[in-house]
Amino acid sequence: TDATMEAFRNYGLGQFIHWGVYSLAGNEWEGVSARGGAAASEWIRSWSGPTAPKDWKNTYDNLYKQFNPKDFDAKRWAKQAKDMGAKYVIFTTKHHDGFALWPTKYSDYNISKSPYKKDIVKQVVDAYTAEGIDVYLYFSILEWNNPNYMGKAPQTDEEKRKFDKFLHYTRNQLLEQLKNYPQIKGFWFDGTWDASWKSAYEFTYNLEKELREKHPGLIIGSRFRNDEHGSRHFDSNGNMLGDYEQGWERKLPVEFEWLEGHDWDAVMTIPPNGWGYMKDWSGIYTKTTDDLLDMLMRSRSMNGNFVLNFGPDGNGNMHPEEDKIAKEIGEWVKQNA
Ligand code: FUL
Repeated sequence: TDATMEAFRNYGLGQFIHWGVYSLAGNEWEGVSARGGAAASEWIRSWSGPTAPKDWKNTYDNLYKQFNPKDFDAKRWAKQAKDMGAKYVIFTTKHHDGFALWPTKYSDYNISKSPYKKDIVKQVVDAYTAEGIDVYLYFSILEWNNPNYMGKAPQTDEEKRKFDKFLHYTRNQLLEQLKNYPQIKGFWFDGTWDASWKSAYEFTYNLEKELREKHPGLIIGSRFRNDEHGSRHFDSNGNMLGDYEQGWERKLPVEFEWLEGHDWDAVMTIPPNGWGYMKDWSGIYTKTTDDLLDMLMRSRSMNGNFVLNFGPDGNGNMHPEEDKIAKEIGEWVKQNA
């Protein structure tokens, strides 16, 4: 609806949080850095090459048995976001590894099977909502270790059967999230770039409609549908919103023509190569508070929102540099907004 998009346009600053079992690794394992061997810290399961530990994927798939974040306090995160001036948060409920941070009925690979057990998504939704911060759920469509997800358009009957199962599973999980967390304002989808999702255009179209009917005003990010425009298609009439991901660049570029007339947000990392926790920030250019404020202002000048990413560690603590930057941005926002 117009009212929801109006609220979206007024956010200005948002917070992204990448948190999951990859946060236990921090882009390294047993003293060996994954830099250069994995695409990004939250992609560490795909670590390959000479530095990758032996039997790594198997180690990774068992990491959840150690997920027990002793310092996790969603209220503390929400307070920090509020003090920074964030008006909305996007939280990773499930990244590409498939691990669900809520006790989903549709897969065993979820938080209730970890030593921590409790529903993390619920705590995040409740704490941020209590601070008056709108909540969006990040949801990865692709799942690296799901046998029904092949990463390509299904060809044989067997493949079609499997993929159909996967689509139903996706639908079930999304309806489950809507039911469990009715306060949410929208979904931020990811991982829809390959041909399997392109082949499921009709399914996504219908599911999007269904989600909106169940939850009027729901905002759905542009990465859900993978139609002829690719996963970056968006249309502000239908509460779609464009995203602009530029985590690997130091500055937002100026080629913005394609964002004209659309609602969009730019999501941004502080270190150059990772959204999940990275223990070691030495020897890489990490954006300064000034860089980030510059991006925030440029996004605002082009009618977009700016969303700053945080990657808490496996215990639930932000990186000390993130704490510092959040404080500095908050001080600036207080004086200038
Ligand atoms: C990308 C993902 O592959 C990254 O890991 C991260 O979540 C970013 C926001 O979106 O597509």
